[in-house]
Amino acid sequence: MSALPADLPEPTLLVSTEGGIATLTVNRPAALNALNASVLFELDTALTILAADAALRCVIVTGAGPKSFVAGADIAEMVSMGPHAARKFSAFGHRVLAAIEALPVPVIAAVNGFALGGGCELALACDLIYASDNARFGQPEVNLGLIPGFGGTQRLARKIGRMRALELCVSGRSLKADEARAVGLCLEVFPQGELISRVTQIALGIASKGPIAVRTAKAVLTRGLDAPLAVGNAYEVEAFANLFDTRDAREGMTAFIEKRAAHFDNT
Ligand code: CO8
Repeated sequence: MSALPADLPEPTLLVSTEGGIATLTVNRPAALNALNASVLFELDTALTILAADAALRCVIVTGAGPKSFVAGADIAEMVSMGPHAARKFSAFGHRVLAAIEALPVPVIAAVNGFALGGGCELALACDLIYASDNARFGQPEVNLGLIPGFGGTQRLARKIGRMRALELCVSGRSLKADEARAVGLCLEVFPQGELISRVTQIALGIASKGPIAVRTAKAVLTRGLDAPLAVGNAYEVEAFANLFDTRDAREGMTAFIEKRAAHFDNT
């Protein structure tokens, strides 16, 4: 086997998978993991592969280094853009974040520091958000004469309400981890050194459940939220009934009755 060329660039996204849990780590710590085109392309590729992985149970998204999840889109890359390039960049970012939302398994953001601008938007595209106690969430684009461009005006308002979202978007101020939890922007705050192990425990818990049920829960909940309640409830009835055709549901219910652990095999 030939050696890799010494000047091969460092990947800007690290991808590891263990026990059905994939971890995506944005890897530009010197730029506080700012999202440039390279990160977005690598995310896009990784998400395409993960979406087709039947053994996948859960995904964790985090940032490299102790200081930052993602400090936004790469300002150095944006500074020379005109409207055409900015439209392409924003649309591509939207496509990548929509691909995160569309993954069939739960995606957890482990916010280990700054989640600003595009970083906050990346977290908002994930299903569950946990933060370390040094985390900071915000949409500071107005400081640059800009607005959020990766979904921040939309997903943030849907997550924390219009008034709070607008206040963050027009003031540019950031929220400390505890404030973010208080407004529903993250579920829990962990000590910095424990974040990844705590989030991994949560992912392992999800991975131990009936895999078809977990995927179905995400799909029905997501689909139903965009529909009137009666339509969403109808989705649920259908999906609930279909699960009775799976071996895993038989196994899960039988294991309960037999007072033993269930052994799910994803069928
Ligand atoms: N882009 C590029 N480089 C960055 C970014 C960024 N967003 N954030 C930090 N860096 C770089 C710094 O330039 C610095 O590099 P160097 O060492 O070469 O000077 C390095 O990271 C370390 O940063 P600081 O020295 O500034 O670290 P501090 O601890 O003093 O400050 C902050 C940390 C407060 C996070 C500060 O770096 C900061 O304010 N960063 C910018 C935050 C920001 O404004 N984010 C929003 C960006 S715009 C955006 O995300 C829009 C998304 C939609 C785009 C749509 C496309 C059209």
